[in-house]
Amino acid sequence: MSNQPKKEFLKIGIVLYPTFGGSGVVATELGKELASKGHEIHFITYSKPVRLSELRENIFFHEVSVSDYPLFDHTPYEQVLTSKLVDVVKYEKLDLLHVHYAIPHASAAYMAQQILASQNIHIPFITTLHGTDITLVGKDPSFEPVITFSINKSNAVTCVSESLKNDTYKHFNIDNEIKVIPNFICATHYNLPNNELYKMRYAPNGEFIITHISNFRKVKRVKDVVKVFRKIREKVPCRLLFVGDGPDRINIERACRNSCERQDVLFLGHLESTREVLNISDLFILPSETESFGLSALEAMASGVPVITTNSGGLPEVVDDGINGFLAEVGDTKTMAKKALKLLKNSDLLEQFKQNARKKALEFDIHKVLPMYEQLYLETCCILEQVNKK
Ligand code: GMT
Repeated sequence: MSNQPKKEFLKIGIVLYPTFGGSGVVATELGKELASKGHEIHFITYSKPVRLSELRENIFFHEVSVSDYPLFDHTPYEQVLTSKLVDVVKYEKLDLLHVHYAIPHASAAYMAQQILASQNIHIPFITTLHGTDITLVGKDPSFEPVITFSINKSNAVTCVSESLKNDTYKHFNIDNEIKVIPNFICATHYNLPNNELYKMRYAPNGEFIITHISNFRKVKRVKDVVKVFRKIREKVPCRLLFVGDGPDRINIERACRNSCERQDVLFLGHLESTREVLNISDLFILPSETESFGLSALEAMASGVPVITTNSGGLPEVVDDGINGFLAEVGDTKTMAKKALKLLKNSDLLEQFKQNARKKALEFDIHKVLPMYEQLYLETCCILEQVNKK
């Protein structure tokens, strides 16, 4: 028996992290868009994805419940996920699994595939690499053999930038082809009307609004955001909005509270939707050590916000230095502030950069990127069907 499709619309299982991280956002938005085109989407993860506010037509959510058993110090999530995949593929007659983030989703999908094959059910799985699964966590020797194996066993592999593709080939012994399918935004979603009232709430005296959105992990170098902001604030009136939460927030928030600029720095925490804040922002600062792509930078650009970021990882594939933002060396907060001031002190230039940012974001519009995934899905299902016929 085979679940292989003979039809235009596919039944796709999407495995993801349901949190605010970029990989979960991309996976959820991809699933929502595929569902609106008629595909049947089954999200499989341990809690409802944050960007999945309501269950629309063609969208299903399967919760992987991780219950504690006294014997385990650590609940074996990968096994529970594997069993759930087997169950959903069989019961829902899925055509394809698409797993986002290699650890542990790719190895769970491989295991599920093998279990199903032993029952004469053949299903391909596609792995999408997102960044830290390769550049940070994946390189750790405690994960490396499993990552290498499961990437090589995937029926297709994608990653979100050329930079991440090169990093993957460099750090792992990969003999599978890796296809670059960039992250995306829905451009119309970010086309909001001006909202002066909302802007007044954060910048009552017409200050510039500078924004940073992240998970406040070490790799984001959030301290650099504050350093850049201080330098800018010496020259022009501005306010800094922090969106998101994570391990480094507490110390940075404390430091800001004890400094003279405290009234100009606001911590908004996690927001389900960031476009309203981006819509009132003048600049976005993302001084990361590395980013495989930098989805938050793209979301800022889609809102017409120029980005000050680093010349690292996939960021130069998103931000064009001197056109829709500026790139500086990691840690070079002086240059970042200088470039930011160049924009904030010249309203014509700022306006030009804002327009350029929106224009650049259109290159990553969902309507351009979705067909790449659909094409890959069909090819992958077809290839597996041919292999099984032999
Ligand atoms: O940035 C994070 O720490 C979260 C992480 C994730 O896996 O959710 O983001 C990674 O994937 C995003 C979506 O593809 C990319 O836009 C981010 O650049 C990437 N983060 C890093 O490479 C540090």
